[in-house]
Amino acid sequence: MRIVVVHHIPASCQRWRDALARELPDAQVGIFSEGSFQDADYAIGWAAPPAAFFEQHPNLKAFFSTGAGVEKLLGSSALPPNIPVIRLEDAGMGSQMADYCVFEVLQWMRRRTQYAEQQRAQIWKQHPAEDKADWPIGVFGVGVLGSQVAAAFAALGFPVNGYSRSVRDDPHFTCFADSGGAGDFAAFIRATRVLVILAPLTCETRDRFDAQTLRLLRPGSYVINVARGELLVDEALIELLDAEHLAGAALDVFRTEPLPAEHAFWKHPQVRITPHVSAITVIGASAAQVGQKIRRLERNEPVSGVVDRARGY
Ligand code: NDP
Ligand code: OXD
Repeated sequence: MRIVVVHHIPASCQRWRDALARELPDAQVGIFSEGSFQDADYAIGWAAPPAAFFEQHPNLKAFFSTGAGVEKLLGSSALPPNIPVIRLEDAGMGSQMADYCVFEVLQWMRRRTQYAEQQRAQIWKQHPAEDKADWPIGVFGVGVLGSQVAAAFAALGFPVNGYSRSVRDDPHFTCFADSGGAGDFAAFIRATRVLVILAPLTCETRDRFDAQTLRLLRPGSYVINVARGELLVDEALIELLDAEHLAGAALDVFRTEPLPAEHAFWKHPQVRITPHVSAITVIGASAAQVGQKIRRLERNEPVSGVVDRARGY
C-alpha cells in the first residue's frame, strides 16, 4: 500500500510521513514535493493540492485531511469528484478547544484585565462577584469539538446553549436549531452572552455573524471565533465593540492568515488574538486515527468522518 503526504509545510510533511510509517509499517509512505513517488492509494494533506498532484496519483482510494475543517480542500477545482474526503475527528483537538474557550471566558468574568490595570496603578479595589447564571454560553456548531466546549462550560456551572443544523440530544446544553429544538437562530443569539463560533465554513455559514446578528446579542456580550474568519464580518464586530454594545472578542482565526499588519484587530483594546492555535493538530494521535481508518478501508469496513461534499463539512 502506498500513502502520499501533501502539505504546504515541509516539516509537517516529514512528521506526518514518520508518524504514518510507524502506524502502518507495511505501507510505503512518500512526500509529494520529493517528486518521484507516484500512484498512491491514499493521500493525506491540508488545503488544496495542485492539479499535478492528482495527475500523479490517479487511483486514490481516499484523501485524508490533516485538519477538521476541509473548506480549502473542497474548494479545489482539481479535487476529483469521486474521491472520499475524510476529516480528522477530535484526535486531541477537542480538549484544547475547550481549554481555550474556558480560559478566555474566565478571564473576562474574573476581570483579569481590569485587575491587571489596577495592579499597575497600585489600586486596591474589589469588584462584586459575578454570577455564572448571567453568563450564558452559546456554542454555534455543537459537533465533535463544539460539544466538548459545551461540556467543559457546563461542568463549571455555566448555562450552555448550542446551535446546530440538526437537533442534538446532549445533557450538557440546550439545543437550538431552525427546525425543532428549543428555538431558532435568533432565539439562540438573544439567549447568549458569550458566543462561541465553532461551525465549519460553508456557503450557509459564511458571513453569518454580521452586524444584524451581532446586534441581537445582549449588551455587554463577548464573541469567541475559533472556527474560520469568514464566519464573522470583521467590520461589524469592530463597529459593535466601538459602540460598546459588545464588551470583547477573542479571535483565533481570520479571513487572511497571518493577519495583515494593518488590520484593526491587532491593536483593538477589546480584542484578543491568537495565531490559529486554539486546537493544534496532534500528529501522533491524528496519524493513529488515520492509520486505523486506512486499515478499516482496506478490509472494506465503513469509517466515520467522511465529508458530505454537498453539505460542505
Ligand atoms: P463537526 O462537523 O463535528 O461539527 C460541526 C457542527 O457545526 C455541527 O454541529 C453542525 O451541525 C454545525 N453546523 C454546520 N453547518 C451549520 C449551519 N449552517 N448552521 C448551524 N450549524 C451548523 O466539526 P468539528 O467540531 O470537528 O469542527 C468544527 C470546525 O472547527 C472545523 O470545521 C474547523 O473550521 C474549525 N477548527 C478550528 C481549529 C482551530 O485551531 N481554530 C481547529 C480545528 C477545527 P449538525 O450537528 O447538525 O451537523
Ligand atoms: C482544523 C484547523 O480545521 O486546524 O483542523 O483549523
